[in-house]
Amino acid sequence: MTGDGFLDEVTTHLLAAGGKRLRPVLALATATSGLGPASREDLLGAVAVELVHLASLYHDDVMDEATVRRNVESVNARFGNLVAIVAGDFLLARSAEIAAGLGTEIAGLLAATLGELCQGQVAEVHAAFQVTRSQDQYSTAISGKTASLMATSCRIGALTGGLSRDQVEAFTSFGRSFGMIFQVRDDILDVIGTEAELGKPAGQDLAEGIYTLPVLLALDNPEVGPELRPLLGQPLGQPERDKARSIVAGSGAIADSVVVARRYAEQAADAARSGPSTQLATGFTRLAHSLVDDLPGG
Ligand code: GRG
Repeated sequence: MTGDGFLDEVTTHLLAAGGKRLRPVLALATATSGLGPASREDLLGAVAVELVHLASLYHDDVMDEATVRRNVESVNARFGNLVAIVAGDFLLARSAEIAAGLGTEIAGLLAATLGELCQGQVAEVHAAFQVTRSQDQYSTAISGKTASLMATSCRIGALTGGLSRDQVEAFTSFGRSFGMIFQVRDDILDVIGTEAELGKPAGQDLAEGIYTLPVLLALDNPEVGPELRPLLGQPLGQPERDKARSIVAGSGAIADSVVVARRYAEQAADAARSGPSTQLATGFTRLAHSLVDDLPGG
Protein backbone atom coordinates (compact mmCIF):
# COMPACT_ATOMS: atom_id res chain seq x y z
CA MET A 1 0.00 0.00 0.00
CA THR A 2 1.21 3.47 -0.87
CA GLY A 3 -0.87 5.74 1.38
CA ASP A 4 -2.46 7.17 -1.77
CA GLY A 5 -5.96 5.70 -1.91
CA PHE A 6 -6.36 6.13 -5.67
CA LEU A 7 -2.98 4.58 -6.55
CA ASP A 8 -3.74 1.69 -4.20
CA GLU A 9 -7.07 1.15 -5.90
CA VAL A 10 -5.52 1.10 -9.37
CA THR A 11 -2.50 -1.06 -8.51
CA THR A 12 -4.59 -3.67 -6.66
CA HIS A 13 -7.42 -3.75 -9.22
CA LEU A 14 -6.15 -6.83 -11.11
CA LEU A 15 -4.50 -8.39 -8.08
CA ALA A 16 -7.88 -8.58 -6.38
CA ALA A 17 -9.39 -10.03 -9.56
CA GLY A 18 -7.34 -13.22 -9.18
CA GLY A 19 -5.31 -14.85 -11.92
CA LYS A 20 -3.63 -18.22 -11.72
CA ARG A 21 -0.45 -16.99 -9.97
CA LEU A 22 1.45 -19.42 -12.18
CA ARG A 23 4.80 -17.61 -12.04
CA PRO A 24 4.97 -17.48 -8.23
CA VAL A 25 3.94 -21.14 -8.15
CA LEU A 26 6.87 -21.98 -10.47
CA ALA A 27 9.25 -19.94 -8.29
CA LEU A 28 8.08 -21.40 -4.99
CA ALA A 29 7.85 -25.00 -6.24
CA THR A 30 11.40 -24.74 -7.58
CA ALA A 31 12.72 -23.11 -4.42
CA THR A 32 11.19 -25.66 -2.06
CA SER A 33 10.98 -28.73 -4.33
CA GLY A 34 7.25 -28.44 -3.74
CA LEU A 35 7.76 -29.49 -0.12
CA GLY A 36 7.84 -26.13 1.69
CA PRO A 37 8.23 -24.27 3.91
CA ALA A 38 9.22 -21.31 1.78
CA SER A 39 11.78 -18.88 3.17
CA ARG A 40 11.24 -15.10 3.24
CA GLU A 41 13.58 -14.82 0.24
CA ASP A 42 11.61 -17.47 -1.69
CA LEU A 43 8.39 -15.52 -1.05
CA LEU A 44 9.91 -12.19 -2.05
CA GLY A 45 11.26 -13.71 -5.29
CA ALA A 46 7.78 -15.08 -6.05
CA VAL A 47 6.19 -11.67 -5.41
CA ALA A 48 8.75 -9.93 -7.63
CA VAL A 49 7.96 -12.14 -10.66
CA GLU A 50 4.18 -11.81 -10.23
CA LEU A 51 4.53 -8.02 -10.05
CA VAL A 52 6.43 -7.95 -13.37
CA HIS A 53 3.74 -10.17 -14.89
CA LEU A 54 0.99 -7.91 -13.53
CA ALA A 55 2.71 -4.80 -14.87
CA SER A 56 3.00 -6.46 -18.28
CA LEU A 57 -0.78 -7.12 -18.25
CA TYR A 58 -1.46 -3.44 -17.47
CA HIS A 59 0.68 -2.35 -20.41
CA ASP A 60 -0.49 -5.11 -22.75
CA ASP A 61 -4.14 -4.16 -22.20
CA VAL A 62 -3.37 -0.56 -23.12
CA MET A 63 -1.66 -1.74 -26.33
CA ASP A 64 -4.57 -4.07 -27.18
CA GLU A 65 -7.29 -1.62 -26.08
CA ALA A 66 -8.64 -4.52 -24.01
CA THR A 67 -11.87 -4.10 -22.09
CA VAL A 68 -11.78 -7.21 -19.87
CA ARG A 69 -8.97 -8.92 -17.97
CA ARG A 70 -9.30 -11.66 -15.35
CA ASN A 71 -13.07 -11.44 -15.84
CA VAL A 72 -13.22 -7.83 -14.63
CA GLU A 73 -13.00 -4.51 -16.42
CA SER A 74 -9.40 -3.98 -17.55
CA VAL A 75 -7.40 -1.21 -15.85
CA ASN A 76 -7.23 0.91 -19.02
CA ALA A 77 -10.98 0.57 -19.57
CA ARG A 78 -11.75 1.54 -16.00
CA PHE A 79 -9.15 4.21 -15.27
CA GLY A 80 -7.87 5.28 -18.71
CA ASN A 81 -4.64 4.57 -20.60
CA LEU A 82 -2.48 7.12 -18.84
CA VAL A 83 -3.28 5.84 -15.37
CA ALA A 84 -2.91 2.21 -16.52
CA ILE A 85 0.58 2.88 -17.92
CA VAL A 86 1.86 4.72 -14.87
CA ALA A 87 0.30 2.19 -12.49
CA GLY A 88 2.08 -0.57 -14.47
CA ASP A 89 5.31 1.38 -14.07
CA PHE A 90 4.64 1.65 -10.35
CA LEU A 91 4.25 -2.15 -10.09
CA LEU A 92 7.54 -2.56 -11.95
CA ALA A 93 9.21 -0.15 -9.53
CA ARG A 94 7.95 -2.21 -6.58
CA SER A 95 9.23 -5.38 -8.20
CA ALA A 96 12.65 -3.79 -8.80
CA GLU A 97 12.82 -2.65 -5.18
CA ILE A 98 12.08 -6.17 -3.93
CA ALA A 99 14.56 -7.71 -6.39
CA ALA A 100 17.28 -5.26 -5.29
CA GLY A 101 16.84 -6.57 -1.73
CA LEU A 102 17.49 -10.11 -3.02
CA GLY A 103 20.90 -9.23 -4.44
CA THR A 104 22.49 -8.10 -7.67
CA GLU A 105 22.11 -11.42 -9.52
CA ILE A 106 18.34 -11.50 -9.08
CA ALA A 107 17.94 -7.75 -9.69
CA GLY A 108 19.99 -8.02 -12.90
CA LEU A 109 18.09 -11.12 -13.99
CA LEU A 110 14.71 -9.45 -13.57
CA ALA A 111 15.88 -6.33 -15.42
CA ALA A 112 17.17 -8.47 -18.31
CA THR A 113 13.86 -10.36 -18.38
CA LEU A 114 11.94 -7.11 -18.57
CA GLY A 115 14.04 -6.28 -21.62
CA GLU A 116 13.17 -9.68 -23.14
CA LEU A 117 9.46 -9.10 -22.53
CA CYS A 118 9.66 -5.77 -24.32
CA GLN A 119 11.68 -7.27 -27.21
CA GLY A 120 9.15 -10.08 -27.62
CA GLN A 121 6.24 -7.69 -27.55
CA VAL A 122 7.83 -5.29 -30.03
CA ALA A 123 8.66 -8.20 -32.35
CA GLU A 124 5.03 -9.25 -32.26
CA VAL A 125 3.71 -5.76 -32.97
CA HIS A 126 6.25 -5.33 -35.75
CA ALA A 127 5.12 -8.57 -37.42
CA ALA A 128 1.42 -7.64 -37.27
CA PHE A 129 -0.47 -8.35 -40.52
CA GLN A 130 2.63 -9.88 -42.13
CA VAL A 131 1.67 -13.12 -43.85
CA THR A 132 5.38 -13.65 -44.47
CA ARG A 133 6.10 -13.98 -40.74
CA SER A 134 8.30 -17.06 -40.29
CA GLN A 135 7.90 -19.77 -37.67
CA ASP A 136 11.33 -18.78 -36.31
CA GLN A 137 10.18 -15.19 -35.88
CA TYR A 138 7.09 -16.48 -34.08
CA SER A 139 9.16 -18.68 -31.74
CA THR A 140 11.57 -15.85 -30.93
CA ALA A 141 8.69 -13.50 -30.13
CA ILE A 142 6.86 -15.91 -27.81
CA SER A 143 10.11 -16.90 -26.14
CA GLY A 144 10.52 -13.21 -25.24
CA LYS A 145 6.98 -12.19 -24.41
CA THR A 146 5.93 -15.30 -22.46
CA ALA A 147 8.61 -17.93 -21.88
CA SER A 148 11.30 -15.56 -20.58
CA LEU A 149 9.38 -14.68 -17.41
CA MET A 150 8.47 -18.34 -16.78
CA ALA A 151 12.17 -19.24 -17.14
CA THR A 152 13.12 -16.42 -14.78
CA SER A 153 10.45 -17.45 -12.26
CA CYS A 154 12.02 -20.91 -12.01
CA ARG A 155 15.54 -19.47 -12.02
CA ILE A 156 14.79 -17.06 -9.17
CA GLY A 157 13.22 -19.92 -7.21
CA ALA A 158 16.31 -22.04 -7.83
CA LEU A 159 18.54 -19.18 -6.66
CA THR A 160 16.58 -18.28 -3.50
CA GLY A 161 16.23 -22.01 -2.77
CA GLY A 162 20.02 -22.42 -2.90
CA LEU A 163 20.05 -25.07 -5.65
CA SER A 164 23.31 -26.04 -7.34
CA ARG A 165 24.40 -24.18 -10.50
CA ASP A 166 23.52 -27.19 -12.69
CA GLN A 167 20.07 -27.27 -11.18
CA VAL A 168 19.64 -23.51 -11.64
CA GLU A 169 20.30 -24.05 -15.36
CA ALA A 170 18.02 -27.11 -15.54
CA PHE A 171 15.06 -25.31 -13.97
CA THR A 172 15.60 -22.22 -16.09
CA SER A 173 15.38 -24.49 -19.10
CA PHE A 174 12.24 -26.15 -17.69
CA GLY A 175 10.60 -22.72 -17.27
CA ARG A 176 11.51 -21.68 -20.81
CA SER A 177 10.02 -24.87 -22.36
CA PHE A 178 6.98 -24.61 -20.10
CA GLY A 179 6.42 -21.02 -21.25
CA MET A 180 6.65 -22.09 -24.90
CA ILE A 181 4.00 -24.79 -24.36
CA PHE A 182 1.83 -22.29 -22.51
CA GLN A 183 1.88 -19.80 -25.38
CA VAL A 184 1.51 -22.36 -28.19
CA ARG A 185 -1.52 -23.75 -26.33
CA ASP A 186 -2.96 -20.25 -25.96
CA ASP A 187 -2.47 -19.68 -29.68
CA ILE A 188 -4.15 -22.99 -30.57
CA LEU A 189 -7.11 -22.13 -28.33
CA ASP A 190 -7.46 -18.73 -29.99
CA VAL A 191 -8.31 -20.67 -33.18
CA ILE A 192 -10.41 -23.54 -31.83
CA GLY A 193 -11.82 -22.24 -28.53
CA THR A 194 -15.22 -20.63 -27.99
CA GLU A 195 -15.77 -17.20 -26.43
CA ALA A 196 -17.28 -18.90 -23.34
CA GLU A 197 -14.17 -21.10 -22.89
CA LEU A 198 -11.67 -18.32 -23.57
CA GLY A 199 -13.32 -15.47 -21.66
CA LYS A 200 -12.58 -13.28 -24.71
CA PRO A 201 -13.70 -13.32 -28.34
CA ALA A 202 -12.28 -16.28 -30.25
CA GLY A 203 -9.95 -15.50 -33.15
CA GLN A 204 -8.85 -12.22 -31.60
CA ASP A 205 -5.21 -12.70 -32.62
CA LEU A 206 -6.24 -13.42 -36.21
CA ALA A 207 -8.43 -10.33 -36.28
CA GLU A 208 -5.60 -8.18 -34.90
CA GLY A 209 -3.09 -9.49 -37.41
CA ILE A 210 -1.09 -11.60 -34.94
CA TYR A 211 -0.38 -14.70 -37.04
CA THR A 212 0.55 -17.45 -34.62
CA LEU A 213 1.87 -20.98 -35.18
CA PRO A 214 -1.38 -22.64 -36.37
CA VAL A 215 -2.00 -19.80 -38.83
CA LEU A 216 1.59 -19.86 -40.13
CA LEU A 217 1.39 -23.65 -40.60
CA ALA A 218 -1.92 -23.30 -42.48
CA LEU A 219 -0.43 -20.56 -44.67
CA ASP A 220 2.41 -22.96 -45.56
CA ASN A 221 -0.03 -25.72 -46.47
CA PRO A 222 -0.49 -25.81 -50.27
CA GLU A 223 -4.06 -27.10 -49.89
CA VAL A 224 -5.44 -24.27 -47.75
CA GLY A 225 -2.75 -21.54 -47.91
CA PRO A 226 -4.05 -20.04 -51.19
CA GLU A 227 -7.57 -19.72 -49.73
CA LEU A 228 -6.38 -18.29 -46.41
CA ARG A 229 -3.75 -15.81 -47.64
CA PRO A 230 -6.10 -13.32 -49.35
CA LEU A 231 -8.21 -13.04 -46.20
CA LEU A 232 -5.21 -12.00 -44.10
CA GLY A 233 -2.97 -8.94 -44.15
CA GLN A 234 -5.74 -6.62 -42.99
CA PRO A 235 -8.07 -6.22 -39.99
CA LEU A 236 -10.90 -8.78 -40.14
CA GLY A 237 -14.61 -8.33 -39.63
CA GLN A 238 -16.59 -11.13 -37.95
CA PRO A 239 -17.47 -13.17 -41.09
CA GLU A 240 -13.86 -13.12 -42.39
CA ARG A 241 -12.54 -13.93 -38.93
CA ASP A 242 -14.86 -16.95 -38.68
CA LYS A 243 -13.90 -18.07 -42.18
CA ALA A 244 -10.16 -17.78 -41.47
CA ARG A 245 -10.58 -19.67 -38.18
CA SER A 246 -12.46 -22.48 -39.87
CA ILE A 247 -9.85 -22.78 -42.64
CA VAL A 248 -7.03 -23.01 -40.06
CA ALA A 249 -9.01 -25.38 -37.81
CA GLY A 250 -9.83 -27.71 -40.70
CA SER A 251 -6.33 -27.83 -42.13
CA GLY A 252 -4.23 -30.12 -39.95
CA ALA A 253 -2.39 -27.06 -38.61
CA ILE A 254 -3.87 -27.63 -35.16
CA ALA A 255 -2.56 -31.21 -35.02
CA ASP A 256 0.85 -30.01 -36.21
CA SER A 257 0.88 -27.26 -33.55
CA VAL A 258 0.04 -29.84 -30.89
CA VAL A 259 3.07 -31.85 -32.07
CA VAL A 260 5.22 -28.76 -31.49
CA ALA A 261 3.70 -28.25 -28.01
CA ARG A 262 4.31 -31.92 -27.20
CA ARG A 263 7.98 -31.53 -28.21
CA TYR A 264 8.34 -28.63 -25.75
CA ALA A 265 6.63 -30.76 -23.07
CA GLU A 266 9.23 -33.49 -23.61
CA GLN A 267 12.04 -30.93 -23.32
CA ALA A 268 10.43 -29.59 -20.14
CA ALA A 269 10.19 -33.08 -18.66
CA ASP A 270 13.86 -33.79 -19.49
CA ALA A 271 14.91 -30.59 -17.74
CA ALA A 272 12.73 -31.26 -14.69
CA ARG A 273 14.33 -34.69 -14.28
CA SER A 274 17.74 -33.09 -13.59
CA GLY A 275 16.42 -31.45 -10.42
CA PRO A 276 17.00 -32.43 -6.80
CA SER A 277 13.63 -34.07 -6.17
CA THR A 278 11.75 -36.81 -7.99
CA GLN A 279 8.54 -35.45 -6.49
CA LEU A 280 9.11 -32.06 -8.15
CA ALA A 281 10.18 -33.71 -11.42
CA THR A 282 6.93 -35.70 -11.44
CA GLY A 283 4.83 -32.64 -10.58
CA PHE A 284 6.46 -30.40 -13.17
CA THR A 285 6.30 -33.11 -15.84
CA ARG A 286 2.58 -33.63 -15.17
CA LEU A 287 2.01 -29.88 -15.26
CA ALA A 288 3.77 -29.54 -18.62
CA HIS A 289 1.93 -32.51 -20.15
CA SER A 290 -1.43 -31.36 -18.78
CA LEU A 291 -1.22 -28.29 -21.03
CA VAL A 292 -0.99 -30.55 -24.08
CA ASP A 293 -3.14 -33.54 -23.11
CA ASP A 294 -6.53 -31.86 -23.42
CA LEU A 295 -5.76 -30.35 -26.83
CA PRO A 296 -7.23 -32.18 -29.86
CA GLY A 297 -4.95 -35.14 -30.60
CA GLY A 298 -2.84 -34.23 -27.54
C1 GRG B 1 5.93 -3.41 -18.66
C2 GRG B 1 6.65 -5.70 -17.87
C3 GRG B 1 6.31 -4.80 -18.99
C4 GRG B 1 6.33 -5.26 -20.28
C5 GRG B 1 6.12 -4.41 -21.46
C6 GRG B 1 3.45 -5.25 -22.69
C7 GRG B 1 4.73 -6.00 -22.72
C8 GRG B 1 6.02 -5.27 -22.70
C9 GRG B 1 4.75 -7.33 -22.80
C10 GRG B 1 3.50 -8.15 -22.82
C11 GRG B 1 3.80 -9.49 -22.35
C12 GRG B 1 2.55 -10.31 -22.28
C13 GRG B 1 1.30 -9.74 -21.67
C14 GRG B 1 2.60 -11.57 -22.72
C15 GRG B 1 1.49 -12.53 -22.60
C16 GRG B 1 1.81 -13.42 -21.44
C17 GRG B 1 0.66 -14.25 -21.01
C18 GRG B 1 0.66 -15.67 -21.45
C19 GRG B 1 -0.31 -13.74 -20.23
C20 GRG B 1 -1.38 -14.52 -19.61
O1 GRG B 1 -0.81 -15.17 -18.48
P1 GRG B 1 -1.68 -16.00 -17.47
O2 GRG B 1 -2.63 -16.88 -18.21
O3 GRG B 1 -2.51 -14.83 -16.75
O4 GRG B 1 -0.75 -16.67 -16.50
P2 GRG B 1 -3.12 -14.79 -15.27
O5 GRG B 1 -4.21 -13.76 -15.34
O6 GRG B 1 -3.62 -16.17 -14.90
O7 GRG B 1 -2.02 -14.35 -14.36
